[in-house]
Amino acid sequence: MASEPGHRAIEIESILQEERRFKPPAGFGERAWIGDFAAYQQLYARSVADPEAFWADLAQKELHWFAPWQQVLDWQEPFARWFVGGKINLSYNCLDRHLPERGDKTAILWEGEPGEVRALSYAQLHAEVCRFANALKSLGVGRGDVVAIYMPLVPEAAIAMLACARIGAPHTVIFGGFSGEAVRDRLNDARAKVVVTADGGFRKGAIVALKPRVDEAVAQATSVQHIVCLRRTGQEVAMQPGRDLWWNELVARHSSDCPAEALDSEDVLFILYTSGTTGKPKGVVHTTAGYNLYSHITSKWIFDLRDEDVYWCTADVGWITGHSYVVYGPLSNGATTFLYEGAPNQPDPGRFWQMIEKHRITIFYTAPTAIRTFIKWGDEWPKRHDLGSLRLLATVGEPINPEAWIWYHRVIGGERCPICDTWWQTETGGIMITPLPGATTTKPGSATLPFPGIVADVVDREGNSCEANEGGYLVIRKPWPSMLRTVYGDPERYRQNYWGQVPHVYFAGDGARRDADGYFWVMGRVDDVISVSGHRLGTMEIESALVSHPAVAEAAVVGRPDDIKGEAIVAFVTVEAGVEQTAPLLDELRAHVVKEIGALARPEEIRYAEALPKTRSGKIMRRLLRSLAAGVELTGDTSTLEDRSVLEKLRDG
Ligand code: 6R9
Repeated sequence: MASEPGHRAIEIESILQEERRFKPPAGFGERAWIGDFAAYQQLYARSVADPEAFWADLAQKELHWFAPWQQVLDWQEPFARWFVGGKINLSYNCLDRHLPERGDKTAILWEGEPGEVRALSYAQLHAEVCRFANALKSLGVGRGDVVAIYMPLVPEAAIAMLACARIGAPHTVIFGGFSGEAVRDRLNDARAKVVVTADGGFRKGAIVALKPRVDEAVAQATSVQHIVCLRRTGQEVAMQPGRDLWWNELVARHSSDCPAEALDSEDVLFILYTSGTTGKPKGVVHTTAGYNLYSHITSKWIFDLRDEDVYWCTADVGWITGHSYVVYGPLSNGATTFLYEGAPNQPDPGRFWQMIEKHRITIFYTAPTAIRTFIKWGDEWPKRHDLGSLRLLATVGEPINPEAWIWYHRVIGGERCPICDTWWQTETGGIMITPLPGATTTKPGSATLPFPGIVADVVDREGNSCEANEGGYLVIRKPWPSMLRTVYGDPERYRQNYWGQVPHVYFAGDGARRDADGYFWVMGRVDDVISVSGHRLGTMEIESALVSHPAVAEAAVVGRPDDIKGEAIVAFVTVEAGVEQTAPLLDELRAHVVKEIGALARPEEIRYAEALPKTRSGKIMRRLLRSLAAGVELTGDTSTLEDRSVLEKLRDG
């Protein structure tokens, strides 16, 4: 909107209003860690009144320390050090301290795609981690040496991560679906010394080879001295004598006695390359103590973890969600974390629901992209199974369209489970904006309110807070324990990208608005904002309007340069199973958007797509669609794309 004198220009306009409300289920709060809204408000008020005291108090109560810190926070904007001088070990906090009371409790419950099940108790996991830590040491890996992990989702992936954490070797987990080139770039950027991999993994009923891709990558990554290879599928692999070692032979030579090292609070724990929806992947650096505390306390309060829970987060460990909420957060709490190796539709689209029934899963955390896929597959799949064990649902990764939220609530949650829509990023290390399940009234499509200790806001370019319901930039005003410390090898990029956009605040790169209750509504990436006749529109609201039409399964909107309007809206849609892709339906969809949110958001063009281009973690890559819509060559990094054939089909279609 053009700015009037005395008025600030509106950064991003909001056009969608969602009025539905859901209170925490009756009785949930009575036994929850945070029992009601007043408790949240009190906690929040205390946390922001004196953040350092708040975090220090939790760090003391919730974690084991080898030696206390001297300073809670050393803040030299934009560089933070938390719990300065403290000595701690994340692997100790995830394992050793649980042994007296939970030694026999299942830590990791795993199911392979072919159907085999393994359960590792805390005592067994501890022994395996120690053995592998000793094995790494025998290969010359010590404090500060980077270990790359490129594995299928098997318990050994978590074992390798915990072993690295135990000896202070930063890990960089590379998603097992990435190409040899993507692996090479990450190995080189991180200067990895050892790569831990497997012969292959099972995915969609087939065997995916991993070791050959590592060989290809290592041929051009001179820092790598050894490759440790786990036998998972039994396929033939080439092993280079001296350089390559079999996991099982290697660990057999080592003892299960490996005391956790007293690491520095700020020792690098891991480097993780971002999902890269918008450009070249960045090596996000996380350190030990602050990350341990934040992933621990968010897991406890948001998922309301109890000893009897069987918790399942469907993320791969190659994604930040897999780090914080498959491995470290749940294990630090002594929980049982469930891992599944394969695809959700193997052997049929009921696989997830069948496993929830079989393992009596109580907490389920997945992504909107998965939920939209389940909707497309049809209600009959979940309906065949008893999902009565579930007591809490959560989502992460993208804004969840209100219609998908309602489906999740009704069909999966049986209208009895609270839903936590959790907003956060690789860079934030843990969940930042989220309901607390016993306390927060939810609104479908809103991640609701900031976690205690998190000062989130929506601002304009200068950093002034926006009015209620006015769209702007989502920022964090105060440092928090699990914030990224830098971009690996590029502190200037860190400063510029995150602290150089709006003065003195962390810039998340997302557009958002806050409603009159202070609830946050994430409107999509700022880079994806579409500018139509001077109105700046986020992608989420138009997409949600499209998805609310019964024929539409998924939608992505982008801007195409337009002489008159600046940009015109182009939408790509996939339809529900059984819906015919006709021209009249396209007219109907355009009319539907106008009815839902107004003429301004009317798509100039809607195209049918068989599938949308997504990252491996399920985020729609609008950057690629933008090039397609404009009819220009695709540029920039596409290594994070899940399925290349999707693009080709869109181009030819
Ligand atoms: C954890 C993770 C971060 C970006 C983030 C935002 C989007 C994640 C969201 C969400 C709306 C949510 N995002 N959760 N948007 N509502 N609940 O996904 O990390 O892969 O780094 O992506 O994902 O755009 O900025 P990462």
